Amino acid sequence: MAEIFVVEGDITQRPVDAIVNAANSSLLGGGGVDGAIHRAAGPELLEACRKLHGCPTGSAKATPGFRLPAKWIFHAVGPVWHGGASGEPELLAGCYRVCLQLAQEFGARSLAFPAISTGIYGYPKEEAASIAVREVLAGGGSMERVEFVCFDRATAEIYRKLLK
Ligand code: AR6
Repeated sequence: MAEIFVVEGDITQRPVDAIVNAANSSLLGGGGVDGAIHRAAGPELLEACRKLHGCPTGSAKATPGFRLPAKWIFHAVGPVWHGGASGEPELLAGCYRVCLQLAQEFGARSLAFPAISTGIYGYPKEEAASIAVREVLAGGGSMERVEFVCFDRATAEIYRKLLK
């Protein structure tokens, strides 16, 4: 089973094999962590993303990491929160599952996740974190290291409580 870490800070700087992006279905960039990843990885990333022709909500697609320390970026498309009865939990779980599958496919042994959907997309932070933790505990068996990278202390505390 993977060692699981809660890290406070900027995911673009994590020295792991792969980082996960919280993208939108166009995969053509945006704000939040997506904007930060595109800025840090460089313009080659947008060119690579164009060739992917988008991605459905609840899934993810891979590109190289370009100028990032990470070798790969898995661009996951989380659901927009509409109150929770529109399939949001299953779609969010799908993001984590597909990223763990991509990690296996690409031979990534260390993987860093942001709190997908909990910013601009409005997913309640506690509920999103419990799905993230559940899916990594269930599907992270072949990983060496999984990080939950939190931009703020309050989010990190939520993960720490869940992992106790
Ligand atoms: N490192 C780690 N976490 C970060 C960083 C960073 N550099 N920057 C923000 N976060 P969000 P979403 C946290 O809004 O809700 C974009 O426009 C942030 O505090 O980035 O999935 C996309 O193109 C929050 O906890 O993603 C989509 O259109 C978490 O990352 C849309 O936003 C996710 O917040 C996706 O919205």
